[in-house]
Amino acid sequence: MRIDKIELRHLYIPLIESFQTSTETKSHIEHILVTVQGGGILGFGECTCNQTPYYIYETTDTAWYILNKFIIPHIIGLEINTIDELLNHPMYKGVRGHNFAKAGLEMAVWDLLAKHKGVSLSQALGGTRNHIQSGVSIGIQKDSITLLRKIDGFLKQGYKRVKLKIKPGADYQFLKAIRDEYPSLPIMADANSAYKLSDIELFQRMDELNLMMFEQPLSNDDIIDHALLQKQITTPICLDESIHNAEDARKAIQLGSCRVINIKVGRVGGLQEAKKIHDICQISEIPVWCGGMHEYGIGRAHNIAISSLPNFTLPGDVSGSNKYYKEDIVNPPITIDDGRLLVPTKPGIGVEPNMEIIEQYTINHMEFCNNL
Ligand code: OSB
Ligand code: MG
Repeated sequence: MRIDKIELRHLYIPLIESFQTSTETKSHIEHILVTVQGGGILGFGECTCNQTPYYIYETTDTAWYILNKFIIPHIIGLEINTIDELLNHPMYKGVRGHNFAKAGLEMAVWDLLAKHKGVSLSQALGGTRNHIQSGVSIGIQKDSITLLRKIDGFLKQGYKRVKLKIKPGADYQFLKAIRDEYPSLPIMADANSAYKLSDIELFQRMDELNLMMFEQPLSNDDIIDHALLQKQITTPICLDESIHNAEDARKAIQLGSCRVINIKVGRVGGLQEAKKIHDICQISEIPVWCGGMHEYGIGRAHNIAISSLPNFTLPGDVSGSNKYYKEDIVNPPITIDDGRLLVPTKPGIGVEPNMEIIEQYTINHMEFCNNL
């Protein structure tokens, strides 16, 4: 199928409430919606990096630049019938890093190819589940009372697993407050690289709280100190920022740097690489779960599809649309039912973009057409 048209839209959508991590506070999300047209069909993807370089070096603007200048001009007009034809194209493969930029385009091509074949994206990826387990990620709160009230609200909506963002000075006491209130709730803590190996005593103290895992406690580029920390604590370590591809996963597992991996489609450069990491982890008996970047409905539909693979055995950070936005950009909005999200069975991602809403939130727009 020939790629006839590629469209980029830079969107700006306010979050229902601002979200604080150890590195920043966000009150809106700017992602790029990627539309790829071929054979009269539209495929949709989302560049899910943030507008700021505080989680990872990429930003919305760098993704826009890389796609515009170095990738799309070489892909437009191309004949693509399998995802490998995109991935092996020298001008795609040759771009080092910029995983979130590439993933946005790659997701759109997966959606297009699945729709062309008439299969759901989950089916195209080898998914085996018809629903996935959904958790919530909660930002740093001003006090425990506010935090417990928030958690109570999410549990009433049906979520069965809670992840709390932590940073030095806002860690043990908040986690202890949750554990005291909910003795058997699955709880995890995400530090976004806020700690050092010298904080080991704090982690040993937090071991007592019986948490599911600590996510990315140490440096964003580290797998060595994480291995040293893991040897001295009982709570499993989960890596997020440190894992960019399947080779990183293999090395981290080999070193004992983690017992769980958070797979984010954008961070690892797309669905194909996400699948590879999934497979390596499965063979190594390392469970995985799908991380989130406050995606709009398009990105979350891709997350749901990848989460339907068999080794996604832990609840992920993919929540219902109403956790994030007043109105989502897709129809139907993604809704939670008894802590679970349904895996769509319609061809492709299984949700439709709502162009009227998308138009309202678009702050930059670009189209590339095949002139041949
Ligand atoms: O570290 O998992 C993270 C959001 C932006 C950047 C990094 C992270 C997050 C989240 C949000 O935790 C998860 C979600 O999308 O609900
Ligand atoms: Mg994380």
